[in-house]
Amino acid sequence: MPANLTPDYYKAEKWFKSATTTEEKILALEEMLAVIPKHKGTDHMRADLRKKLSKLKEVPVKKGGAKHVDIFYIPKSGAGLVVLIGTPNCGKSSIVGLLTNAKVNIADFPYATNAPVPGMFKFEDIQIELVDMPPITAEYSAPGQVGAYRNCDLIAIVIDLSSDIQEQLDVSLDFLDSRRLLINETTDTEDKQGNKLGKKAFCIGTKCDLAPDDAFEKLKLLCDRNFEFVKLSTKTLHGTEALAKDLFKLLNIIRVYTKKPGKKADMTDPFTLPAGSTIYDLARAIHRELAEKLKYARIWGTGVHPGQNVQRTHILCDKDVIELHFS
Ligand SMILES: Nc1nc2c(ncn2[C@@H]2O[C@H](COP(=O)(O)OP(=O)(O)OP(=O)(O)O)[C@@H](O)[C@H]2O)c(=O)[nH]1
Ligand SMILES: [Mg+2]
Repeated sequence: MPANLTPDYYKAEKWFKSATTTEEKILALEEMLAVIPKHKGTDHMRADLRKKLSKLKEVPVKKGGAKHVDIFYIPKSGAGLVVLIGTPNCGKSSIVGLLTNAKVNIADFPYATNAPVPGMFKFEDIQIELVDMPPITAEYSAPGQVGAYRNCDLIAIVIDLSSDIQEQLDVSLDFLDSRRLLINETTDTEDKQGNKLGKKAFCIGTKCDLAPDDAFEKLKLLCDRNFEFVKLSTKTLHGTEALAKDLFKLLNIIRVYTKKPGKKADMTDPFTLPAGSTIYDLARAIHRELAEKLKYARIWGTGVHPGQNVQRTHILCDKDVIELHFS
């Protein structure tokens, strides 16, 4: 009986073949099992997949021995980690080069970048980490590249507005969709700890100085996702400010400043917390044990009287100043 495999199955199989870590292979195999047509013709294949899956789940964590360095493991630093994705020559390195001091390789030929290059972007009083990446194509991505996206806070899809927009969208979205990298509140995949695996993404339409006037509108029409779009040129600097503001907005973080009673607040080095965080979350971010001793706080900022007393459940706003009081 023929197996009659579907495009979704082939996508998941491609993901499995490109996966380099055990965790990623497990996810891809689970996806293959979820989408494989269930009938007599696939009985053997399904048994085979389940066998592979249980073997992988048994693999012990290796200790000692030769160390494998994963260049796509990017440790988080700063207030948020944003990783770029795009096809060859679309302008990724130029964006990271413009916004950070990272030593990126910008070239007028494709495949100039072959390893991730992180840089720190200063936005007002915080630092946001931006990572330049090797390009992807319909056929190829670097082994392990998916790991950088798996570990980030936000994915920036870079589209060269002066080139074939549809083709670039297809390549990047296909890469992200087939690995379940984009957030989808209803069907999102979860890891062992129950964390959602999908990431928020947005789209940068770059090289607008070279592109036809309607290219940016075309990008918004062609892309059927609920993304934010930024129109950019790293040559004329059009859109740089909008991009900076979007990066901060999409990371969905707030800055809060602390002060000691009777002293002025330190307005140079804020704590950054996920939007929706409370006074208690702030106390925990400062010191886990101290948080339990928190009695109340005084607050200066949005929606409160200056110096108002608030409880630990009070939800913080961006730029609030907080004085914590302990028992
Ligand atoms: N006119 C113009 N040229 C740009 C712009 N952004 C990038 N370029 C040029 O486009 C070429 C490719 O830019 P890169 O930033 O190296 O592209 P990339 O996406 O990093 O390329 P790969 O590393 O191959 O993936 C370079 O010649 C850049 O100078 C832009 O906004 N306007
Ligand atoms: Mg590059």
